[in-house]
Amino acid sequence: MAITFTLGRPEMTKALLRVLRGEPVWPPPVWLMRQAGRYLPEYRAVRATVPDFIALCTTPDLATEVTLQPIRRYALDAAILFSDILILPWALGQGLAFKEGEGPVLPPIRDEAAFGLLDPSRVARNTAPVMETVRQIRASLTREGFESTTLIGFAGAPFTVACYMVEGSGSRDFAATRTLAWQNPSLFDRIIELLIETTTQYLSAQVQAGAEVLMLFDSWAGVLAPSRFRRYVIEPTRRIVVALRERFPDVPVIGFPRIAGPSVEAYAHETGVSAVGLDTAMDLARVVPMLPETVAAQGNLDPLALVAGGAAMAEETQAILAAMRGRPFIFNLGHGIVPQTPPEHVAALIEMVRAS
Ligand code: 1CP
Repeated sequence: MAITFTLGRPEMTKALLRVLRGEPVWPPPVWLMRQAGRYLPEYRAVRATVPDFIALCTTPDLATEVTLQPIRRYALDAAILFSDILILPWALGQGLAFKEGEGPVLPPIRDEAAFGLLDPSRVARNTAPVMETVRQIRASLTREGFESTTLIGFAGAPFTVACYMVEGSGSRDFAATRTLAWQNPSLFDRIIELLIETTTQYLSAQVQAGAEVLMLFDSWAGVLAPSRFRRYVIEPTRRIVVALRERFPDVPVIGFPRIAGPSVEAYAHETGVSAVGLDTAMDLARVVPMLPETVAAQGNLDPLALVAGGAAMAEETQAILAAMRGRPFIFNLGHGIVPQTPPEHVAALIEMVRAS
């Protein structure tokens, strides 16, 4: 049964915004992490026109185009700015390259000298193309008639961005980063502090350009010991949320502390986020009762069940919907969509959620 409310302001009719203000909208709004990307032939066609991934993120016409591609196919409830969490270290002046098939490569920051090369005064200028993209996406959503699609801006959360800055690449366990945090906490604190400030500035600029919701991706939050989780995940997130709320009291923040396990309870209670993203491994029946009633949940279909499609995907999707019915909930994956996903499985999934 659909629950409907009459609300005065037109933007409040957007399902995603209503859920983020605590309403149990049903059927729930739906979008997919990494919804723009390599599983779409139209994305691969645009990607082939630029020399590298950073050029795609910093060319507003192209970044706008790829942001809109999944919206045109599936009329999702949210469009997410096409960019990357590593655009911030790049904007700070740390070198960044995306090697084909290898992922990101950066010169690692493991001492004061390397840290000293970062320059926060460059962030506004270097990220100006991202803000232009945000403006263009908002204008295009209106022009193309996607009145109920909400625009999400985002950044990496400080700990996850620090992981790539210190490690210099992706990693299974970010051992060099975690070792530095134990051995040289004053340097690691300075890195986190710089990221709290610049992330707040970068997200504020996205709101001023037209982002309606913000998301903080903390993809590697789960590699930390509990005491470090509090210091490097909860506390930095809380400070960013407080600073944003002072400036933009109506802009909700979704936090995604991936693989955090039972620490998600403290995260949801203490950071001030409006919604918490739940990863694939989270048992909704156990986790959801731990969350404050005012905090919405987002998640958590296994991206590989979406690759499989058919009965496996349908059963899993129905189980998630049954567990979340009646609560403020945003249907999503438990992590990003993978390149081998058949686009027609995505269409079937969206249809199933909307029929619930
Ligand atoms: O075209 C290509 O080959 C580049 C692949 C790609 C894409 C499409 C990368 C490189 N980043 C992105 C876009 C992206 N990344 C978006 C916007 C698109 C959308 O959601 O529709 C977002 C929100 C991200 C966020 C991101 N980047 C995260 C957090 C979420 C997560 O998946 O955990 C992380 C950890 C990154 C780093 C990154 N960027 C790209 C890659 C391959 C990686 C992972 C590197 C690793 O293995 O650790």
